[in-house]
Amino acid sequence: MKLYFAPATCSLSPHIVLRELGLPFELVKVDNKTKKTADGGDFLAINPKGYVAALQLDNGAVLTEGPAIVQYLADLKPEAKLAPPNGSWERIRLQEALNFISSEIHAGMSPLFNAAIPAEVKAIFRDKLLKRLGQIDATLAQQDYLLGAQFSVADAYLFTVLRWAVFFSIDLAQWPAIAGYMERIGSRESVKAALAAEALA
Ligand SMILES: N[C@@H](CCC(=O)N[C@@H](CS)C(=O)NCC(=O)O)C(=O)O
Repeated sequence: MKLYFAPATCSLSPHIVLRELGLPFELVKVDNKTKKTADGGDFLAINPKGYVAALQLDNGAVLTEGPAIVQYLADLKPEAKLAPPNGSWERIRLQEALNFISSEIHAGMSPLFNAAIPAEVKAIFRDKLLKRLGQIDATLAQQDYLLGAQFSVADAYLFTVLRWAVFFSIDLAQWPAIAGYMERIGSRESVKAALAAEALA
């Protein structure tokens, strides 16, 4: 498998999951500006949507969209329990969490990265984001991980997007449960290895 990634972006989430699972994979760096891969290839030929993450399987098929990629990966090794079994109520809860991260946090942060959006409009998105972070903090005050007592692919994704808060001068220390969570996830071997590999790439 090949994971097309750009350092510190949302592709970190499937990258962490690949390392949690101990699956063999190749990292291919993408320049998000030029849409060229590090080996000189045309990333748009891999993912016409032009964004990471993209996972290319050994049969050539390409899977995109972070929430789909991490579930596909988790199901390759169900014994690792990074996702509850398909068809279970707990799996629906995972999908609920992944959709929340995707639409409320990941997409909620996107306007804040956009230089063309005026500051007063950004403030509206920022307020909404702060509200969502408060809700996450309330959940994490009750349990160590997003789904409960066990680390799941949702935590790989949430950790990845929460790391961006620093770009908007949002200090996660104001939410003690989130701050503890970031330390907990950040100390996992898979996460340290993924961050180190992306920094070196
Ligand atoms: N809906 C996609 C969004 C992916 C996405 O936003 N990728 C960003 C990095 S976090 C990217 O590569 N942006 C470059 C671009 O859109 O040109 C997903 O959840 O996987």
